[in-house]
Amino acid sequence: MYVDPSNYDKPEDAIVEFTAEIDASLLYLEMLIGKGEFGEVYKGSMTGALGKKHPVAVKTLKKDTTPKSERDFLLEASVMGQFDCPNVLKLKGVVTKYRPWMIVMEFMSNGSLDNFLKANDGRLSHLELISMAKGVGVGMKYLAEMNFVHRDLAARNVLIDGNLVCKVSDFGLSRELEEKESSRGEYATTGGKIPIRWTAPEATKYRKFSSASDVWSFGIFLWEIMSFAERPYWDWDNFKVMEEIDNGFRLPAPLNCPKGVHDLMMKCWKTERVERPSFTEINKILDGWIEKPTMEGDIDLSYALRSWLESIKMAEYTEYFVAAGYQRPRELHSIKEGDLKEWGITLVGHRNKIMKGIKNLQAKKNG
Ligand code: 7X1
Repeated sequence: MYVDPSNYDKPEDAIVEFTAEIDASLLYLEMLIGKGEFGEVYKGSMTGALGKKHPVAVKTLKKDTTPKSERDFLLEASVMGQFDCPNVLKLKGVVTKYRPWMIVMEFMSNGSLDNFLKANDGRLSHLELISMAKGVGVGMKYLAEMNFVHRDLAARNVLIDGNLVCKVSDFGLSRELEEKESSRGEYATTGGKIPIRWTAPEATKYRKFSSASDVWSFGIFLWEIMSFAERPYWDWDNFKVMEEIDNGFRLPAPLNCPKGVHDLMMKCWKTERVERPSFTEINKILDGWIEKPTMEGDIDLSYALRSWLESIKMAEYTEYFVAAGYQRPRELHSIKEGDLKEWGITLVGHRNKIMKGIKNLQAKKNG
């Protein structure tokens, strides 16, 4: 079970209990990658026991800061130090014996998921998108089982590594509603800072935060993934969002989003929180799509392949590729003209067009 470190008389005691002090001489700060009101985030490296250097992210706290932000810094590290899950950002340790204080985390080379999605708009397959969502589902199930309510699940608070593994991060709001740093004005300030468009109605209205309200946020997060980080509810202001939700409006399926995935979002957005699925149930559904992608037409992983075939006016052959075990354009490089003939593509002109398309794909990939 997660222990709320703010219940400790002194945050220093929680730090000793939940984190490891790191010898600052093992750390090397290489590059500034983020800046906030109270400090900075660097890409760095940490020398391990065998002398090997490991990439790390290091958050520093400004020297001339307030006792309140010092306390928050220690509490954030004490929260993160309690988690041990492959889909929750991992704390390596802290530096609190010397100034500036530092929080040292595993390094996530692709940064925040919202920026990554925007930079890769249309370039990720449904399988990749659903696998990312599944990772976050696993992280959220772990947090719910630890009795920890996140309160701010959103693509901006998920980090992604070089293998496209997504990890839940940013435990600021869950701990202290008053101090959340604002990004793009997401946090309404009446009675605490709440990210209205990601938050369940019972939490925005009555502050009833729970794992079920985290499930609502997961639904919005899934919508962000499938829309490549479009802004939920577009340019509506927070009042309109709340009013429309109360009137029963729900976000429509993003462009090209399979119906089954939108159905899952809709389950997460049930007004009655007891009717929403648990993270265990959500993960089972996501797993079903990952393991048996073509089952019951729930989710069509060959979407990217069809789009590519459409682009070369050969969409009628999508099923030939799927039947031969191909689902994504990037898998096509080893195909020979003879294979196409064998699958039953009888027109030589069409075979040539497809082979030319595959060659162009390869050329694009090689830069
Ligand atoms: C701001 O970018 C990154 C932040 C990372 C991060 N942040 C983080 C902490 O670092 C130390 O203590 C922390 C506590 C909370 C959080 Cl959220 N943690 C881990 N890895 C991070 C990686 C970040 O960016 C990597 C580079 C992204 N890159 C992508 C391509 C375009 C340029 C930026």
